[in-house]
Amino acid sequence: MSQRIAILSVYDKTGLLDLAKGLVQQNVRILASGGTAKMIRESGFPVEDISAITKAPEMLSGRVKTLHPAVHAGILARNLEADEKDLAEQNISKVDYVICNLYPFKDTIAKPNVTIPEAVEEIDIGGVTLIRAAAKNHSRVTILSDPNDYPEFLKELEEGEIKESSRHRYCVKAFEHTADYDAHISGFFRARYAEGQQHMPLRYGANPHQKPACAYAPSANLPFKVLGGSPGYINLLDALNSWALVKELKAALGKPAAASFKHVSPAGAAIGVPLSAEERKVYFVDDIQGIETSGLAQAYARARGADRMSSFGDMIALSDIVDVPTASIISKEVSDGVIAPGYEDAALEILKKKKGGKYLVLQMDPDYQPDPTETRTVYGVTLSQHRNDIVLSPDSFSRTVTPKDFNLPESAARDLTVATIALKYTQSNSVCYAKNGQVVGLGAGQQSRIHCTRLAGDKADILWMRFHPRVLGLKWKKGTKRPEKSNAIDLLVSGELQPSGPERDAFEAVFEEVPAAFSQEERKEWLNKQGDVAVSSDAFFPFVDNIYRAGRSGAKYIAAPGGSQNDSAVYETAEKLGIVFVEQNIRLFHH
Ligand code: 93A
Repeated sequence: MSQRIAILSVYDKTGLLDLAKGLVQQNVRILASGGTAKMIRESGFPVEDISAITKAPEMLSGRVKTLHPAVHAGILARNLEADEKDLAEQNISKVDYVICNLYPFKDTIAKPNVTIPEAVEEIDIGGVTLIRAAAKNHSRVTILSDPNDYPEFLKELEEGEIKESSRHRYCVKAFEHTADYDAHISGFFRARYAEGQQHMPLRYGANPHQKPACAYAPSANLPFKVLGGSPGYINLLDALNSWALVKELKAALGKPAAASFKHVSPAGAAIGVPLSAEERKVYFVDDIQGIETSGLAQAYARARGADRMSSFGDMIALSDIVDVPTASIISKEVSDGVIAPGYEDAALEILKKKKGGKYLVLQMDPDYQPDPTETRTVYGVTLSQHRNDIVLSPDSFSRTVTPKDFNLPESAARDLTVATIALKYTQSNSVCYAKNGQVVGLGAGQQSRIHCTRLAGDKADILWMRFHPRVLGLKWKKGTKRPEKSNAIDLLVSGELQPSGPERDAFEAVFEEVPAAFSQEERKEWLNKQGDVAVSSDAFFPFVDNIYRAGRSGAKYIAAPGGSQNDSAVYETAEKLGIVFVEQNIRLFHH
């Protein structure tokens, strides 16, 4: 057997001498690049320069050290007759072991004020080629890219040959090493050369101390443009989720759609359905000109108006080009930003005036299709999944359980579609109540399903209470701001109003005429008038308590996946309460 050959070329010289010693003891011929060879030679071990086989000197101040057919053919050759013949013709010997780690590109670019030429010089070409060639040919060649692996390698070498399982492990490590290396290089240049297109620095992450932060699209331009303001990390989480929601709502129901997001869940979502005079009052849009003819404005009025407390400071998504009536509603509300496929000039003008010119305005590419694979890292571990690209439409609600084969009215199928698409973009667990083409109550992010059902039901109740004649007739003190009105109404209708004390005093101070608190009976009587509510759940109902609770907030239609041991009890309870139960068999957890 001819003498085995190792090529050594390491930037990090940790463990190098022990490795050289072990290789020499096993009679392996060592070939090494400049600095690596020097260190080995100075320690007295036999070593040859790479030029011994390339017959070419290192060139271009080290930019070309190991890049040569004598090196790479020696690494890449298989145990095939044709390969052996090629090698023999060129007088090239097979290489058995490659030990290489790369220039410290990552450390260099982490230094403050690093220049592009400094970074460029740290881009390792020859080393990456050595590693990839050896890793490609791992069925014959061993690639060591991590000094921590030297001791085990030497042990196996002493015992005979490097095990196949070890070569596999080293191969994975090698490709991870070069992939990570290249990711840092492309990331560096993306930030320098593609800012605004593929890369966007963010002020900070989820919290101000989480710096740096950025958004980037590795293989294409970002699908949105910033027309005003500068997005934060949570803004983008909200914007991208809410955009997907309104795009799907519009596709499913053929009407303009809007969503009002906070903390990566919808506070409201709706399609454009004309508003009654009462709805316009309750949603604070009775002074909006042109709302009668703008489906988009109607959709946003409903999305923003349903839960005014949760929508305070929202991120808005709109399915259509933003018109003046829609922008006029936004201009009056406290909001963080908006994403839409486009803006009429006059509408953009209105929005750009918001927040002293800092209002976030994003323009989304309506044709953008996300990659089907979603990846994220949590605590250093990468999680990957197929995107939840299931398509929901009114047809998803055709299978009724109680009564069997019941024909849902169009409005019920519409409302179940709204509720269910909203759930698809709501942090789980989640339950959503909908009516008139809009979310009326949404319970998000609760670990227990009944808590979702209660939370959503309580929100639906609060919204319904806001239609009580006493609330419609409230007489405000002049100058009372919209958020103050929302807070006072919420206190009044939620049953949280205290009989006396400073909070009560502050409550009373905003009214021209102080309204009476609601008695238990009054609340009950009014809430009993709710009806035709559609309820959807992102997973099965484990217990019948959910059905009773939904029923108390006017549920007439409930859709949920099956799969619980209690399914039949759930269906029976629905039947008993006169609720139509629809089996919608797609679980929709979202995190
Ligand atoms: O500039 S390079 O990309 N050109 C090369 O041909 C080359 N071959 C190996 N850098 C190259 N290397 C790298 O040199 C190795 O990846 C290793 O990090 C480093 C070892 O250099 P030295 O042996 O001179 O200390």
